[in-house]
Amino acid sequence: MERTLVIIKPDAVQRGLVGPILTRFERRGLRFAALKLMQITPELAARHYAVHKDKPFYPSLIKYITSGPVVVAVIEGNDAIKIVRTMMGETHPAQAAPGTIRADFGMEIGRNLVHGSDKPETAAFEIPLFFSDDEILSYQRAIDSWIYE
Ligand code: DAT
Ligand code: MG
Repeated sequence: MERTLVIIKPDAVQRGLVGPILTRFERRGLRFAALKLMQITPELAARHYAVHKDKPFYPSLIKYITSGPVVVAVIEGNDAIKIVRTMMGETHPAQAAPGTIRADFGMEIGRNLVHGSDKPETAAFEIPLFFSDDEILSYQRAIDSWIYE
């Protein structure tokens, strides 16, 4: 069972897309291990996006992710990191495949609705930025045996 950090970004919250986006992950068979509404501070944004700090788009990225409330989640499942990234689509919505979140709801790279950890080491770094251990729950659902053989 693998865990990944998902952020429903400020544009998605403002556009009323929290439910539709979370529903996609739920319907797929993924399980929420943690979930909350929060506002990302500039300090937290800088830690989360530290790998991008020298990129030209960094200032606008920080402005965007701190511009309003976000919904953050720890989502788990077998191969959850890759499955969530595939469901999100390419970084630029114009390059994202139809049926992905970014293609179905987005137009621009600077308003691409959702974040998902890109590899296990990234997930291990990102999850503790947003959640303490006691906020992340381990449990089974009755349907899990109908999702995994
Ligand atoms: P992803 O969010 O698909 O993991 P990333 O980690 O390369 O993409 O970049 C983080 C965010 O930064 C991305 O969601 C949107 C923004 N971004 C990336 N490349 C950009 C670019 N060339 N111009 C503007 N914003 C960009
Ligand atoms: Mg990334």
